[in-house]
This record gives sequence, structure tokens and C-alpha cells, in this order.
Amino acid sequence: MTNNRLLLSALKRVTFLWAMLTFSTYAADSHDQDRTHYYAPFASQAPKVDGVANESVWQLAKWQQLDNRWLGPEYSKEDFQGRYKVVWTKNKLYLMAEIIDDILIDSHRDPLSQYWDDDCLEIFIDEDFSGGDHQFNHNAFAYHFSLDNQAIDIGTDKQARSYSHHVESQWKQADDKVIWELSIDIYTDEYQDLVTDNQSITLSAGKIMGLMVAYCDNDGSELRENFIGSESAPGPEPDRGWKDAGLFGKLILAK
Ligand SMILES: [Ca+2]
Ligand SMILES: [Ca+2]
Ligand SMILES: [Ca+2]
Ligand SMILES: [Ca+2]
Repeated sequence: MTNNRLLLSALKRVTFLWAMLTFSTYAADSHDQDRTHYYAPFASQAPKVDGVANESVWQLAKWQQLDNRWLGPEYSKEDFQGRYKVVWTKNKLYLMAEIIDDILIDSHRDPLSQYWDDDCLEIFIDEDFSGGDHQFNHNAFAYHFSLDNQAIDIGTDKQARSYSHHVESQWKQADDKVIWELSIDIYTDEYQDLVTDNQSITLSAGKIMGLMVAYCDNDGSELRENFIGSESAPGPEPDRGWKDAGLFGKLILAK
């Protein structure tokens, strides 16, 4: 082999290795496999958050089921059924959930006490779809919407904290269903609990975010009876999404 050929062969090898390395870097994903992909339609007019889903934009959005049992025993259709839709405006994300729950319970009257053991709708938002730990930081938010329409999550000081100023929340009962509408201001992971001038971001078409939705169902027990979510959670600790944003689905803001 001539020197030139040797050089060419070495170059090819380096190029191949570089390509393999690049490919594996891009292939590495911080999310579990088989995450939901949800395309949220744009709402040219923001829905009114009043627990009445009569805005036409809700017709454009697809239902996503809450049917992955993370905690608790098997349950009946009368005990719990849930599904939701998502739309967006430049300023906020809007979510509408339809819940069937035979008994509505809010037995811990202090909103910061065992809020996950009352009936509550949990909305997990990871602004940049980064995945990763979100337990004591704002890499992602885990808003626990209580029946009194507050939104609670753990702050960076590891204490429960009200983030109700990020949201609007209203639900109404219609026949045997609860229709729950809510809006959420979106913040990046630079959000700080102790400052008052955090700026929510402006949303645009094509943006990809992490989203997961769940319901904590309690019908009279000391602790919640079921924790049921939108994403599958194979393996140990099926409820681990409360601290691991890698379980969240992919939310795509469509036009
Ligand atoms: Ca409405
Ligand atoms: Ca129930
Ligand atoms: Ca993040
Ligand atoms: Ca219940």
C-alpha cells in the first residue's frame, strides 16, 4: 500500500468513527421509549377557562387517554375514567380534561398538606423537553391541580409551594362527568421561586415540550387509592414521573 492509500484508509476510518460517535450522540435520548406524541392545535382565540368546553377549538384537538395505572389496585369504569385535550396560544397552554370519578374528595383542607392524597389533576410540563430529574428544581413543573383550583408543586427549597399564579383552573360537573379547563403560563428552568419578576415565555408553532397528565383518585381512604397517567411506565416505580421528566410525552405545538 502506498503512503497515500494508507492515509486515505486512516482518514476513512476516522470519518467512520466520527460518524458513529455523532450518530450515537444524537440517538441517545433522555426519554423512555414509546412516549406519546401529541399535536396541539393553535387557538386563534383563547378558550375561556370556565369548565364549559364549548369553544370550537376543542373540536380540533384529539383526546389523549389517562389509562396507565401507576399506583393502586385495578379500578372499575365507574371508579375512574379520564382523558384530555391540549391547545395553545402565544401566551399559554390550555388543557381540558374530562374525568369520571365516583366520589370527589378534598379531605386535607390545607392546600400544601398531602395534596397528592386528595383527588387532583396533575399536569407535568418540561418546557424544553430535556427530560431529567425535576424533583427539587424547575427543570420541569409538576402542577397538582386541587379541587379548589390551586396548583401546588415542590419548590427549590424542597417545600410544597403554591404556583396558583401560573394558572387558571375551573371545573364543572356535567351529568356524570367533571369537565376541567385550565391554562398554564410556561416558564423555563431558570424560574426562581424567590423573585417576583419571572417572565413566562412566548410560544410558537413547532415548539416541542414535555407533557404528562395524571389523576390521583381518592374515594375516602387515608392515602390516594390510584395514580393513573397518560404515559406508560414499565419497570420499577411506575409513579417515578413525579421526579423524572424522562417519562413525559412529547407535546408538539402545531399550527
Ligand atoms: Ca370554556
Ligand atoms: Ca374514584
Ligand atoms: Ca427542562
Ligand atoms: Ca375520587
